[in-house]
Amino acid sequence: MERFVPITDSTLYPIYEKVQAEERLSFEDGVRLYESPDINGVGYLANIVRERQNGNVAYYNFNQHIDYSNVCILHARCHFCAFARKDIKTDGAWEMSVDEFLDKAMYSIDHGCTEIHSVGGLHPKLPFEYYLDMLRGLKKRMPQVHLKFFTAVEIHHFSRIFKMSVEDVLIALREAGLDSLPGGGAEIFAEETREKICPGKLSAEGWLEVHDIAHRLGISTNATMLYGHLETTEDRVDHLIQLREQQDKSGGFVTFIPLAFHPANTRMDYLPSTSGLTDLQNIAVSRLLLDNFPHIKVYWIMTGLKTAQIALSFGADDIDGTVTEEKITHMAGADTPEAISAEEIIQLIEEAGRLSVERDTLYNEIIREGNQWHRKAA
Ligand code: V47
Repeated sequence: MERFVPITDSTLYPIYEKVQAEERLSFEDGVRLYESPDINGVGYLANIVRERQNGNVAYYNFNQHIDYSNVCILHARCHFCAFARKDIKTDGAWEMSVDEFLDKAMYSIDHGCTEIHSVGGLHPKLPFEYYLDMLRGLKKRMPQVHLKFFTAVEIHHFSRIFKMSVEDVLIALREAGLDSLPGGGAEIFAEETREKICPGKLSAEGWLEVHDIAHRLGISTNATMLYGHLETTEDRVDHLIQLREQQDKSGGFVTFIPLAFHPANTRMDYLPSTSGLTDLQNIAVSRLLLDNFPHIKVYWIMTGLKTAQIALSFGADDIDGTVTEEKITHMAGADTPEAISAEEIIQLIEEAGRLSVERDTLYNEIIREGNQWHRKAA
């Protein structure tokens, strides 16, 4: 008996053939996928690739986000941002001391956290030693915890204000304990739209170059795309294809994370929030176009837990983690919790019919007993 193929939009058939043959999809295929009214058909295609690459497993991790400061020289330029403040005197601004930062991180680490994810605004005054001391302090206390710190935009900022090459910045940070870079700051690469939403911010080429240099130094990184603002379908496809080309060249991206724009308290608050269907579409199309990315993450903080659960059958194989303290999205009106327990994540994954696996940042499996953990031997 021939297997039933749940695709109602016949324009997707040629893409189905390519997916079956494991052929690379084109720019036009990307546009067609985004424009298809058949979200179930698009999700079905993405799920073929997702299960081919990651089987029935859905990953999560035990992590904490700590944003060390929200003072940012670009506070007036990133129109999508509700997080940044002009200076420390401005209402809602903060700047942690290294000790405050370490205390916060150590609390989570003592409770079994395997990753600290830390980013901040582009601070005009903090010295390079501040950033090195955060890393050194944590590495010294807990060498096995993975430190995923600083977006490409922060790395470029350090290179500018400390008058060092990007390569030297990365080498110094790595010596202090940096393990990988998060994927923030990519926003949307298309120049015209980038200029409208964040004029003057590090360009697409600049963002890609920092990741290129990191990969060549053997530092793994992640990638994001901010969607749901002024971008066109073509902008999204262009963004994904630029990431795919970079991955062909330097190969160090681990995970792609589509980020749903949250408009509250931003200068683009006239825009509506993204719908569940748009969120699923971005997960699915990214899984299909990014054939050289090992993982696609649904960031439940931005999509909500219910959409995240469904996304595990629309291309995502990772649901991020416990997070513990999220600021960037919640300051922009997110109504998700700021943290959830590992038990809740496991339940969510298993209810979706997937096998939950706790991972570290680089997708090594974690064996855990309460707060004690180790990486499973390969
Ligand atoms: O760089 C800012 C985006 C990013 C808003 O690497 C906003 O594993 C939505 O990059 N609405 C930070 N998004 C978050 C991020 C991230 C998150 C989870 C995992 C990883 C990873 C990376 O959030 C920023 C910016 O692109 N952002 N403001 C907003 N109003």
